[in-house]
Amino acid sequence: MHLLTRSSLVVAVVIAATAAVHAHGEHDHDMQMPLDYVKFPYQAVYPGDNEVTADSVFSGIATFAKLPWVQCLGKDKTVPFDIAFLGAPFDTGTSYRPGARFGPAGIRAGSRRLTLYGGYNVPLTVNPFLAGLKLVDCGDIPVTPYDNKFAIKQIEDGHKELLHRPTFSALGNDTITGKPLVPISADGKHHPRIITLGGDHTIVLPLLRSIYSAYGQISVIHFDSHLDTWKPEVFGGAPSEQAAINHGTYFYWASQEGLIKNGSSIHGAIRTTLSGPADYANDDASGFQRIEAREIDTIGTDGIIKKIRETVGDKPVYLSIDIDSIDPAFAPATGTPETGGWSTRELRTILRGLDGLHIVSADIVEVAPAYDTNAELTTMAAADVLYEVLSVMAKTPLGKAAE
Ligand SMILES: [Mn+2]
Repeated sequence: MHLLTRSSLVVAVVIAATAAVHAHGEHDHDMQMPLDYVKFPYQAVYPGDNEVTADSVFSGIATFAKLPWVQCLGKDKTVPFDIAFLGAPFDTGTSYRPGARFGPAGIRAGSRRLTLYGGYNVPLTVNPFLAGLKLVDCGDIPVTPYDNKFAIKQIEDGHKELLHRPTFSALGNDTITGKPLVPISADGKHHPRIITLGGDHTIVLPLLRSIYSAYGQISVIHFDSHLDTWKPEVFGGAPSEQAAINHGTYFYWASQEGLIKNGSSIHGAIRTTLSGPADYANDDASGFQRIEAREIDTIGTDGIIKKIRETVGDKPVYLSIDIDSIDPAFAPATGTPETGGWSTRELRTILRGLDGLHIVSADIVEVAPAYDTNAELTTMAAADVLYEVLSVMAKTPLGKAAE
């Protein structure tokens, strides 16, 4: 035991010395790897390799689930991956409480315990971290807080650049026929998946523009207490062209631009007050079905899952989760809280019910950590919700059997 400890220390000293020489020799701060104590796949490094407690969950620098940090939009432009977590720290489209620009950092902090025991998902019978996919944290898209129009373009460009990067893993073969799977995208290519950490909900407009570039019109599953399809004159009053694009209107614009598949998209957890019944007529025209939050009392999580699956079918689908779909008792740290929502458990159950759907990418938005409890309830809920999404993604490749 003593010998082992001593040799580990010697190795560590040598590594540290080597790193120091490199840093001085190259004068290139971009070459530094601050998180190189994290390996892929998740693996404890030192000391006490292969013990789950070796790389303490409360130590180190936060990435989502302690995944390796890859500077996907910086020096690591050629590094392939299968699923990337990507921050979009934008919150200048909010109507009530600001602060979602700190969402990506908060969610990463809330996620640090996800792999403490290895990360195996019992109900879904999968460990998404050990499913053969390369998972990375790409850090944040650089987003200006001074100019919404420019920021929205930055988010679209950053997301699009990653979405069109080659994947690390091949799509694989159909388990029944043994033939290679065919990509489900509109451009015929196999794309990696991106899970975006918001940011306020406005970011979904540029994200859907990016998704369109690979998948064309897309079905959307949207969990939220609000519709977010409001016309700019109804939500915000549209005093300027830029004010017309905000976290209550982005789906209206996405629909106007033809980014959303009409009829196979659906909201869940809706419970907002309205300007009047016309808001629902406008929502219908934007292409969405609706599940009210209160329906959980009558049809339960099974009934809600059934409605979603019947609406989406086997089409490629984009998943957008507003943390305010969860009741503020469980997730208080959000921009526009609404009581009467689902519990964290209920939303997680519903997300697991999407097992088998082709979720091409996803986001979680409106996490504003400044309003959280000291127990980090909201950022933990956000991270755990994404763990279910990640597990569903890991089980279902974005391919279909050849005809
Ligand atoms: Mn929303």
